[in-house]
Amino acid sequence: MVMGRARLAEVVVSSIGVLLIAGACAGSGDGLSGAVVLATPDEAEAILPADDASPPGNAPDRPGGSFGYTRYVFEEVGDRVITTLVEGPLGEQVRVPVSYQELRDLLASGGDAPELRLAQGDLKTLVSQLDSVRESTERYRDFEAAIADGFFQTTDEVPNMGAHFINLGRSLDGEFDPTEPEILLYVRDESKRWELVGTSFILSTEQVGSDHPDAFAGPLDNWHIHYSVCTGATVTSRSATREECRAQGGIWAPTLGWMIHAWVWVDNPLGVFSMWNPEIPPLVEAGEIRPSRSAVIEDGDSRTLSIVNFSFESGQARVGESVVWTNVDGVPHTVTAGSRGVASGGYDSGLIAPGQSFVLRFDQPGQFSFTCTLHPSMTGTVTVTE
Ligand SMILES: [Cu+2]
Repeated sequence: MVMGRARLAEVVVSSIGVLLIAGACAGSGDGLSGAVVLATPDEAEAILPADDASPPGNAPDRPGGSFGYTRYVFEEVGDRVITTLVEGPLGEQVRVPVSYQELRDLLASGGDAPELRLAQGDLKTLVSQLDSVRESTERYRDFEAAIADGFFQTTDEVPNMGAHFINLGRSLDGEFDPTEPEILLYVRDESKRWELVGTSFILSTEQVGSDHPDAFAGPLDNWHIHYSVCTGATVTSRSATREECRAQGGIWAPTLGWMIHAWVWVDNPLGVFSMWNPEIPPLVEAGEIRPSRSAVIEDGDSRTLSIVNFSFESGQARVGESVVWTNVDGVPHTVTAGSRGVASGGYDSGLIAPGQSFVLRFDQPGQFSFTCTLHPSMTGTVTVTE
């Protein structure tokens, strides 16, 4: 993960420079992260919400943003683009990819890491809170013990995240207690046994309010809120309109409250509070990696689109040009015709391993939407003109 670490250097987001999502900023190589750009002051003013928990006043007309890396994520839901995730406080956010083990090492060495904006006392408190999370969930490495204590499954296994098992009693108490995470994350091992990989906390906005929770010590815990959540007959939750959700027999909720992951079982190189953990399956099996179908562009021009931070760049091309997707993320992704993780038929890259590319030539004009079949929140478009 060394490459990934270097790329994810410190990103500090201030309240003035509210992040706008660059779904519409095709091919901008601003070097910041490829997926985000700073809004102009006017734009920031227009989208500035009333409080930490509220979506911005305006949504862009294209989906965009990447979970865990931008303050807002906008998705195409039905025929609209809506805010589906808000993350972090309106004030300064500190996002440094520091894992639980690295925090422990830092504390043990008495070292200083100014980029964490964490006073020594806060570092000590934070590590002790995380130790509590781990100690208190030790007994849930036995999956049956979790079920016996009232945890039940609410999502399928999410790639690089795991399956979520929630405890409603804890969720409804409205209290942050590091010894009582509301959610446990499990993945199935080779022998199909559930293995504890992480924990997650949830606090309802009704109980704790719209201000970002002041829970774990220090500024690293950027809590998020999902909006317009549909939990269907199959367990996986996703964002949907109320009508669409009902039509499919799901249960719709406007929000789920403040949430955050705490990766204390499988150490996360993207950070202890990161949404994604690249150490969680699916990991790339060498045999599963299909070589890019046309790694060499024989003739004509090409456009390059990066895949970074669990997010696609959208872009433009002329008829006859090729588009090259390069995966500069720490985990594999796919480029598949379709949207929201669902293939519509047509092109499909197969797994693109970190560092690999996929090339596709467009011979017809039109708007082509593509998605990652591993991460349904990832959708992008290529607009092809004559
Ligand atoms: Cu992906």
